Amino acid sequence: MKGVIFDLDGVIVDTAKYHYRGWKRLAEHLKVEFNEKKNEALKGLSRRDSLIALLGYTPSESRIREWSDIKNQFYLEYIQEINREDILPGSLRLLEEIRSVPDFKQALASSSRNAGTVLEKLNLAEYFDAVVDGNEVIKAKPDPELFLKAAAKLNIKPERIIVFEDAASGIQAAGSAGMRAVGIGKLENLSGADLIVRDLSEIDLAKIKKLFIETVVV
Ligand code: B16
Ligand code: MG
Repeated sequence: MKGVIFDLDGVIVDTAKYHYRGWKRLAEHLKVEFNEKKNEALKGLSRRDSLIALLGYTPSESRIREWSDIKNQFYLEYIQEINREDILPGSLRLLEEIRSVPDFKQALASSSRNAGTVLEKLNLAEYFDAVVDGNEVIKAKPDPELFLKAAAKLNIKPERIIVFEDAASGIQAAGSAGMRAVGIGKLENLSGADLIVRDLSEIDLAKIKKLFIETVVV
């Protein structure tokens, strides 16, 4: 048995743009400079860690709660209109292909505490043998906890798993978990990945099997 773990935001669904818009609106509110380049470093981080990275310092706990809540309100407002057109190219075909073979299992592992809402809105939960989200872990990416928990739920050893991730923090987390990693996006943001592709339309089961043979997890 082998396993595949998918990140959600920026891999399966184009919600990364809504997270960005939420942070951008908060940054304007706080009069903090923020742009797409800075946003790249926030991808995959928990809400709390993202806020601290955006500010460049750690404010009081009450401020962290207040500002994180404001960003989350913005995000929830944006995802009200989310629909199946926000599913990224190749995702559904790959999820269906992996689901159709008996010797592979697939999980979703997202830092987002809103992952369940997104899966439900898009009817995607049925594809996964296991789901782990930000509500279930103590340490966020780049810590490997999220992926190790997903592997435990699948009952598959880390070295028999490939992670699909769009964030540097996620590629790092997969490496620390002892898993192979495929980066979705640009090389400059995803060094450390075993393979980098534009989106999941470039991946099929044959390529996944090849990756297991050609790469050695150290
Ligand atoms: P929330 P992923 C991550 O999801 C996002 O990439 C990141 O931008 C966001 O801050 C984080 O979830 C927490 O999300 O505020 O909804 O709990 O990429 O790991 O699926
Ligand atoms: Mg992501």
